[in-house]
Amino acid sequence: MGLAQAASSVSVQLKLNRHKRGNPITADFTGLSYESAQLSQPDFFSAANAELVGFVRRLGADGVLRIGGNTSEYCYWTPEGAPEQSAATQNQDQANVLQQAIGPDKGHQPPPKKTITPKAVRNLGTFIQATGWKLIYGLNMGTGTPEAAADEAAFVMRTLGDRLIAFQLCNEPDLFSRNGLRPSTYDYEDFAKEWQHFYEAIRARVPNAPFAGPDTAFNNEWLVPFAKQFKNEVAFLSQHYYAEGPPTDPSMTIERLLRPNPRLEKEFEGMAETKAESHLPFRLAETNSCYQGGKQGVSDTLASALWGADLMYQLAAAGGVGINFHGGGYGWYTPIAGTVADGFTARPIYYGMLLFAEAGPGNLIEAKLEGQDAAPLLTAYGVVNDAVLPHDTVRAVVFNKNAEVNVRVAIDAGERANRAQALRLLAPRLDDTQDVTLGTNPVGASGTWNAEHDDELPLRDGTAMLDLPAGSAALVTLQAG
Ligand code: BDP
Repeated sequence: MGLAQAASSVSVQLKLNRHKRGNPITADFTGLSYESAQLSQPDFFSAANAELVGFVRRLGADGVLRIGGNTSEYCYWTPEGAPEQSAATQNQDQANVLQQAIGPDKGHQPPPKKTITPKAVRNLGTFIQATGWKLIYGLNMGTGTPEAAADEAAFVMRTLGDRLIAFQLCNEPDLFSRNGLRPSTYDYEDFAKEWQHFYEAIRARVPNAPFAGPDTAFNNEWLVPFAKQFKNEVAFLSQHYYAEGPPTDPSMTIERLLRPNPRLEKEFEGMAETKAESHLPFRLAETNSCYQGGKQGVSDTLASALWGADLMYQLAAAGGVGINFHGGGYGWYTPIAGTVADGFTARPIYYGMLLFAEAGPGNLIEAKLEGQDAAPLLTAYGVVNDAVLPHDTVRAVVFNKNAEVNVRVAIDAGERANRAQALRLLAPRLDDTQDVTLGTNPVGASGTWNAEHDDELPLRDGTAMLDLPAGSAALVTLQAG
């Protein structure tokens, strides 16, 4: 496959211009997404799960946790004092051992039914408090009732307060006609009626409940009309994006993952249309490399880290306000793997998110690559942050997604740099699953990580020279003056 050794080397120029500002990168841009079924284990999202709190906090002092996914349509709110649970859900509760990992739903069949209790929501509140993050909470419109959704929403709202930034009423309604939740004739109009009905029931009960939607899988023909129809009802718009799938298809590879993707172009087109229509923010509320739970050898490799972090910047550059990488359990694409009983570890894609966290929020600036014809999969972004960084400091984030081309990047920050340091994201091979490091260090227990080894880059006439091996990325901090 040639993922290990690079055959050639090319020189390119990167010109940053801090006077040409692009979109902001807000502090809560980063995010994670989990299945609602995870709430059937109340000890998972809890401040008492200090290990997971640590991993999440390391990704940002601010961020957004989104709970939803396919299983949100099979989770049932069970308030205290509710009528006797059915035998099926009782069994589920007995089997609710902490060892049981709840990964991303693979979508092959309807997932098992789960219950969500007040304890789970209270614990979730403590988790959100401990991480400092915010919450998007998915309700069950697929097989639930407006009354139950209103009851659940009231409790969530009371418990989470303004940490709750949105309820989502359902997950990927544009697939309801295919996954058995609705008849094959189910269309946008049908969905809009249901959405409105649930929305009204919840608002009648919780007048200040915030909403987002439509949380569609990919269909701009639903996203855009939704933006038009419900722009006054939602705080932001959301859609999902999976770069490839299904995993059984042999053409779903690392090479394909790292190439420009027409599906993403379409997503961005939809996002632009909704913005023109509604002026509302857009969040990629669920994403990852390969649907149906991910693909071994692709979703769990260094390549997924390069893909994920690059996607974060592409999205910010295109005008998105945030992203949520889906995961959980030991799913192939999960950023954080593990269970309460067995502990947690960082997977490769986590390192991509960590690189993004280290680059920090702020503002994108113009970043022009020149002479990259022989290294087509090289991307670069510039970031400034006047509030946090010294005024003469500029950051460049450069991804060499070419599998076989080493690149020497001459980074011109617009003014002479007199110091440049690189923090590198790499592994021995693009398909490596175990030895990914950032700044030569792995992420340890509870997300502990230190960049001890910032690499000093040579300067030539105030230009920083970054040698970026094939299949790696770097965050470069340049200081002038
Ligand atoms: C999304 C679903 C999520 C799945 C994921 C997948 O919302 O629940 O886990 O696909 O297929 O469409 O990996």
